[in-house]
Amino acid sequence: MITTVRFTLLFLAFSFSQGFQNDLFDEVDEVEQTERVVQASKYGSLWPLPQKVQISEVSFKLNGFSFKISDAKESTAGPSCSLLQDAYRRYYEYMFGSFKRQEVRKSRRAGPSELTELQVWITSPESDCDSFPSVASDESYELTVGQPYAVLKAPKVWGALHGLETFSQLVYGDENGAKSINSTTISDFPRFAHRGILLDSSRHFLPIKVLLANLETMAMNKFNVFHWHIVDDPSFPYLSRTFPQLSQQGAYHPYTHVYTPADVKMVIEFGRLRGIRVIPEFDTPGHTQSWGKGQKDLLTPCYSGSKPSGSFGPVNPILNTTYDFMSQFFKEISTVFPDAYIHLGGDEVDFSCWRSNPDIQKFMEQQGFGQDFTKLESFYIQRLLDIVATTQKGYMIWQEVFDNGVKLKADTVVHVWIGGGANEEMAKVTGEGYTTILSAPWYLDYISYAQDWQKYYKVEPLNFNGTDEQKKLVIGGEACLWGEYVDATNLTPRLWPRASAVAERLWSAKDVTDINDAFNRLSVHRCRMVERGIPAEPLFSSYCPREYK
Ligand code: CP6
Repeated sequence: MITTVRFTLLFLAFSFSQGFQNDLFDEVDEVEQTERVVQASKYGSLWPLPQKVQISEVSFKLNGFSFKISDAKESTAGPSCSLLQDAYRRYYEYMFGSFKRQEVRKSRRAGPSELTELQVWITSPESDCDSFPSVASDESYELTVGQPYAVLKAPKVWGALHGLETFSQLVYGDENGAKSINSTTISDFPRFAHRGILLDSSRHFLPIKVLLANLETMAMNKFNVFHWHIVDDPSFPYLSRTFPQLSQQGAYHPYTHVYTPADVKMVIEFGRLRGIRVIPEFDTPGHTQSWGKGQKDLLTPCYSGSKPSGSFGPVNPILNTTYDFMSQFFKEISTVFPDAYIHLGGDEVDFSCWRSNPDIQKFMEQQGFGQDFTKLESFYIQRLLDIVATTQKGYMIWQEVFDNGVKLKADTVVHVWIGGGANEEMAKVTGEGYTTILSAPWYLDYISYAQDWQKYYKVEPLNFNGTDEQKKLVIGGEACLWGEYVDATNLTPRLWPRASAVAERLWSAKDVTDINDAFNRLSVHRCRMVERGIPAEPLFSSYCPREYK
């Protein structure tokens, strides 16, 4: 039974205070406060919903003593592929707990309706086992659950990882813990190639443990990009080998609140093993207060009248030393982070300090910029982009850089984040032939007394005026969790399962929009995350069979 109760007074006023996001919710009149009971979906608890699913009534028993995940004989990735072997172990434990099957009752015979094996078959000559995932990675897979064994077929390991997650989501247990799975056929691939989560480790330091738990949860939701907004105004936790004083002076604490090269390596490898790219963001010329602590003369001195005020503004764009520094710094970054892309920021540059500085004013005059500081900003960004291009990396930038008319490489990804007019911005960016990703409707640091997952869910990224060619340039989106009010104590429940709504929007077919079915599946998916040790918050009044301990 479903009863809908609309709280039209105070609570809606809260959820509408996020007016900046509204243009992407044209069809959403309000966020429902729906009182419902979780019901069974015909798709069980699959999340995000695969492209094609057929689940039959026929069921098989699964037994942790006899069940195994193995490499198909024909597979191009075998026992030497530790990415897959690690994944088998992980998913076995998710399904059966952590006891070791080899140690107990090896020869127990399988009953007639028991499923004892999942064979994983990588079909492409290059399995990608030892590669890093990219925007072009094939993530598709096909899963058949039936006798004599289940088969998971994927061209690359990336699809196999997603297929293992899907297989584990098909397994269900009764009150006694006995596990079953139904005969099922699934054919699956993502709607969008770039499905990201932005975490901000500058406003608050996020311990490695928290970052890894997030990557783990991302994999459960088929996200594939960790956008690491690693430094910003408040602190600089990235330990640079070339410029160690940046974190020595700029981190909240020089030893405990830093990411060492070993930490960074660990995050990248943990992500790779789950098919997740790690894209670091080093945001300049704004949002750089913490850089100034360890790097003399990098930031612009602000003036009060004719004298320096003692405070500093954005990166100083008129000094050659600035560009020497950036060349060395990004040379390091390009070797530390293996992904083909680096996010270079470029958002929210405050011009007041530049305006106050007489040297900057003089430079503006020489260059013929008049009083147009966006020209100065573009002058800086243009030189930075040219520097980064020499490291063979592609770059992502926030939308202001595009808005200011900076000349961009053809493969630049423009990141749309400003709420008002995001649809028009998507139309403009793609109209000029650039690829783009969407974040404007997905600022998950904003919270409200409502089921706000629903409004993230109802977003349609291609809901702008444009040709089919333009729509193809939308490669995906990112859910952002800015860090002002988030640290290790509250990150996970604030992000999950609300980010799961974004995950389904970016993975599943466009017509997967049934909010009731989503509620039913997501409720169980959330309990599954809880069972796997992730403190994901509830959607609404409910309980889980196995509560968080
Ligand atoms: N930090 C950085 C932020 C934000 C941005 N960049 C931000 C701006 C507005 C809102 C939320 C976050 N905190 N570096 C903008 C991309 Cl509403």
